[in-house]
Formats: sequence, structure tokens, C-alpha cells
Amino acid sequence: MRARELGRTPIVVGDQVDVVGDLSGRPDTLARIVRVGERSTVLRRTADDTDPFERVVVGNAERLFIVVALADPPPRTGFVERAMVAAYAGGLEPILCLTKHDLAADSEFASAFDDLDLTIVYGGLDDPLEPVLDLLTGHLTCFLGHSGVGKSTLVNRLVPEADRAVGEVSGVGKGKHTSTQSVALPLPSGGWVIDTPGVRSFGLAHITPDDVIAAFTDLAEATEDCPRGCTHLGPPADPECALDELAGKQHRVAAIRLLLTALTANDPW
Ligand SMILES: Nc1nc2c(ncn2[C@@H]2O[C@H](COP(=O)(O)OP(=O)(O)OP(=O)(O)O)[C@@H](O)[C@H]2O)c(=O)[nH]1
Ligand SMILES: [Mg+2]
Ligand SMILES: [Zn+2]
Repeated sequence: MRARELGRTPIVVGDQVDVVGDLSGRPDTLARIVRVGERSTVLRRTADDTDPFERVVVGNAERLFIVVALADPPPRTGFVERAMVAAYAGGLEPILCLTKHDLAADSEFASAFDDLDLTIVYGGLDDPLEPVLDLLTGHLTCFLGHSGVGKSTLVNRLVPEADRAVGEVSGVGKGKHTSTQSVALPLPSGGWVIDTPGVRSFGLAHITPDDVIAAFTDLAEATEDCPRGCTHLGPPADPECALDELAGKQHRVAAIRLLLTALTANDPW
């Protein structure tokens, strides 16, 4: 249990904590969490884009697996972009993990992210595990995605003892989620995966365009020349944005502006 002196300090999956007391785990023993370590990364979300209350989803994760089914439920680029924004703002490396390739053989979905240097891996039931393991081994990785995309199914293949419940696809925005709590599981090959409950919405009220740009050092430097309050979207919103002056990088600028557009779209679903 948490020590009283921690007050309302949130403790989330992935946190490093100091514990005192009886750590044997025997019946009637007690250990207390007395300190939460400083987090090296923080994945945060809000309920929607106006909600002032932000919650920490996971601490210290190095990588964010954005898990998206190619069908059932149908994929949405907006969700991936928003998850990427949250990853960059929190210091995590985003990776797109596509499932259910068997249900939607030839998909154009991933091509939307061609200019974003986004690593893409297939993690569905028919896909080999090695490419997934190559990305996970030795790291703390958080799985994030809508309900029913196959997060727990993949976790069970990676950590057979995990025995995570998997469920029917209930349709985004309705029905129940199969996983209701986040759980961190050690990979046999080293590292950890965190299975999280399906997200309905992913609000970004706490993130500014500059938080996103900061993840791209070359662009961040250039934006020092932007006018105050520049949202870096370019004309017409920002006619004097310095990103427009970056020779040879306009592909990248356009790609990052897609993320910034998702951030300002105020469409948390
Ligand atoms: N056809 C097909 N079905 C899959 C694949 N991956 C998962 N499923 C099925 O999709 C359903 C939902 O899978 P889950 O692993 O429970 O999904 P989840 O993302 O953990 O869902 P929540 O816990 O609600 O967030 C199950 O019936 C799985 O068998 C796949 O690659 N192909
Ligand atoms: Mg699940
Ligand atoms: Zn700008």
C-alpha cells in the first residue's frame, strides 16, 4: 500500500518506487511505497482536449507501441497521430504496431506515415514474433490502442504465462473493454511490456505545439525565429512560421504539421 505521506501523488505502472516493510508477500504482511522515483518519460492523456485534468498513463516507458487493427475495428489515422504527439511530448519513441493483417490484406493505412520516420511492425496473430521481439527486448514498452485491436492477444504470445483475458471486439466507443487494468509483464528475452485497457479517447489538452516540435531538434532550433505564439502550422494560420524557411526539409515539415494539425483538431477520438 502507499504510505500516507505520499498524499495524492499518483503512482502508475512503470514507476520506480522505494518500498519498506515486509516484502515476503506472505499473508498478513505489509509493505508500503514510501517514495516514487523521478520519471524519465511520462505518457499523459486527458479525457478530451479541453479537460484540465491530466492523468499519467505510464511512467518510464521508453517505447510506445501504438497498436492499430487494420480491420475490426477499422483503423483511424487521427488516433495514431495523437498517440505520436503524446509520445513525443512525453519522451517516448512511438512505434506503429499493426494487427489483423489477415482481415485486411492490402492496406494503404501505413503509407500515411511515410514521412514521419515511424517504425512499423506487424503484430497480428499470423505475424512472426521475431520482428516484434527485436523492438521490445531490453526496453520498457507500453501498448496503447482502442479496445479490441489485439493488445492482450499479442502480449499473451510474447509472455505465455501472462494469461491476459482476450475478448470480443465490441465496437469503438461502446461495449466493454476486456482489459480493465494496466499490467507490466517481464519478457522472457529481457525488458517489459505494459498491457493497458483500450482507450476510448485520447485528449491532448496538456500539450502545446512547442512540446511536439521539441522532439525534433533540427526543427526546434529553427522555430526560435518564429513569432511569439506561432503554432507552426504555416500559412494562413502562421504566415511567418520559420519552418517555411527550412530548405530541403519541407517534406519533414509537412509531416510534422500533420501531427500538429491532429493536436489542434480537438477531436480526441
Ligand atoms: N483475425 C484476427 N483477430 C485478432 C488478431 N489479433 C487479435 N484478434 C482478436 O481480436 C479480439 C480482441 O483481442 P484483445 O487482445 O482482447 O484486444 P485488446 O486490444 O486487448 O482489447 P481491450 O483489452 O478491450 O483493450 C480477440 O477475439 C482476438 O482473438 C489478428 O491478428 N487477427
Ligand atoms: Mg486487452
Ligand atoms: Zn512557427
